[in-house]
Amino acid sequence: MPTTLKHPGRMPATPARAPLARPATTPEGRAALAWMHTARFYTTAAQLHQLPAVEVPEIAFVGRSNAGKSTAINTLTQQRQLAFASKKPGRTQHINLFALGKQGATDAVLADLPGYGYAAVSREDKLRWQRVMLNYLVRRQSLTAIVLLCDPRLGLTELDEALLDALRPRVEDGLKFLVLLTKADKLTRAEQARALSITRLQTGGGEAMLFSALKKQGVEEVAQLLWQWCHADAAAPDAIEPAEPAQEIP
Ligand SMILES: Nc1nc2c(ncn2[C@@H]2O[C@H](COP(=O)(O)OP(=O)(O)O)[C@@H](O)[C@H]2O)c(=O)[nH]1
Ligand SMILES: [Mg+2]
Repeated sequence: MPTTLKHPGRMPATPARAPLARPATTPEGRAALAWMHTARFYTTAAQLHQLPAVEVPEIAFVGRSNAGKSTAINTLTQQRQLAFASKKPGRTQHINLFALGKQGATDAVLADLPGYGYAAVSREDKLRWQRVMLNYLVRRQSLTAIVLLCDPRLGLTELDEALLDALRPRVEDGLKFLVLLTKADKLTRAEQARALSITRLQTGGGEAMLFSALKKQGVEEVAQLLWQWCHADAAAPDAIEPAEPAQEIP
């Protein structure tokens, strides 16, 4: 059963240009990537109540083990080892927070949540992590947006849909939401287009993008979307400083 996820109000528009093409680099894209590159480790915790409260927007990255989450975080932040890209899925069992923004001026936080669905983990561990994650997703005050990473060759699985269900009240309440279809380089262009439209159907027309860490596909668009989400009231990142000094009236 496809899960429909209603989006309230205005969702950030998906770029009108062909989604499969690698975008031209724009000043806004470059500025958003520079912002992502400021990411540094902030803190880690095994449970929600051990996390510090933060006053800035927080974007959580979630997804099944092996979906490509660590690789996507490393690619988006242009840092090799920020999120540990484990060859042994299911090993990272903590909520890891990364601060974004110039040093001393954190203006957003990325949260890397433990991957779920890893078969070799015991049932007790699975249940424990489901509780930690649901607790976080339902209660975390600063949570502003979710990026759900999904390997399009698997599609949205039962676990992803359970997560979407749990999130629905918060999405209806304004939580921003993106499904990132990872490892796009493993699909043909036709398969990419198909995966994208199926996912959009499943998420009720919500935001979905293709991503490849290998080909750097979607990197700039995702960085820009995250920047916009965290700076809803601000101008584009390259337009923060006035381009021209104020005119003096003679
Ligand atoms: N071809 C390809 N492989 C990828 C890509 N992203 C991740 N992978 C591979 O997928 C596997 C799981 O990635 P990882 O980031 O550790 O997944 P996580 O468990 O969700 O954090 C690794 O072997 C990665 O090298 C991608 O964009 N393209
Ligand atoms: Mg990982």
